[in-house]
Amino acid sequence: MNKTRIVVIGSGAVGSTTAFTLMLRNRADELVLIDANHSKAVGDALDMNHGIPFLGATKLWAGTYEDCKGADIIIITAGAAQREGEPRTDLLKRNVSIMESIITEVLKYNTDGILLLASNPVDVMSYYAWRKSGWPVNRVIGSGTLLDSARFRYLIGNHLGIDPRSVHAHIVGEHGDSELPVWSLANVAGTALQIDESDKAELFANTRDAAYQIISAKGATYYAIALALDRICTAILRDEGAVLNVSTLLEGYHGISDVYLGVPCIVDRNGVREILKLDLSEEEQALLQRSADKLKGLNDSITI
Ligand code: 6V0
Repeated sequence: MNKTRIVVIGSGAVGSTTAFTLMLRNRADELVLIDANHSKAVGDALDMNHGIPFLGATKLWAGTYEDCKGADIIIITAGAAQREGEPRTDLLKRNVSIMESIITEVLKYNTDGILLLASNPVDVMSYYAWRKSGWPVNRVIGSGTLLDSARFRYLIGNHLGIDPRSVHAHIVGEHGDSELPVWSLANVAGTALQIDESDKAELFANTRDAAYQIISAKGATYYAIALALDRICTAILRDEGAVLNVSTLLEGYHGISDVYLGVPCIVDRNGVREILKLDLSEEEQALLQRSADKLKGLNDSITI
């Protein structure tokens, strides 16, 4: 039987927490950690492996790009992270050159896996990785607004005293400052949310600015993104057809084309199977267009 393998490139705060989450959940037979700072990956692998007696039989090691051979999913979390108060888009230049070297290395050993990106600005990085790799668009996925939507559902659930898993609400657009809440479709069991406008504004602001709050408090965010990445891996490996707000290439989505943005997508063994077109209000469409314009400007500023 073929073994499932997930490679995590970048064993920093996000990458190591993601690997640990995947290990706890027995998500793959083999997990590989790759980092430019190999010693960090070696240390993380040792530390996690010492937990194997308490868990399943995942094989985990600090590897090289050669280990991308045969990998089902290659998660990229490498690169510079936001500093306090810094927008994600300021990371662009530093992370494009890192991404270029990573994609070049991965392609030497793997041409049929799925690339799953978390490095920021994630929508621009994913578009770049798609163009640079030449892989079919369904197999190059950004974590998009999956984390933002989870934050949104958590905050709404808390506000209403309802389990966040029963709250259906989407954040779409950029994973970043121009993202937007789709209030027009947010619901609990099909019933409209009873939340007044000022509370709505506060709930969304706390969603959008969550990373700034966390980074200001402790320097980095990594637990919830690790669970979001695990969720995407699960949808892929179990061929679930789960609806997840990941970043993908839009073509004719409310008039928007040739840009990666976070929208609800059906995710299965082949990656993004289908994009779901939300019935957005006119105001939401205009905000999504604004988010797309911002990202297109950033895409145009980098050479592929
Ligand atoms: P970190 O803790 O600094 O880790 C980054 C790691 O990347 C370090 O271990 C580096 O050694 C490694 N690295 C740098 N260059 C390379 C390279 N060329 N090849 C291999 N490894 C390399 O950062 P952290 O883990 O906190 O964040 C990583 C990225 O994830 C940043 O871009 C964040 O902005 C982004 N995040 C994205 C989120 C999302 O929702 N998509 C959420 C949180 C963070």
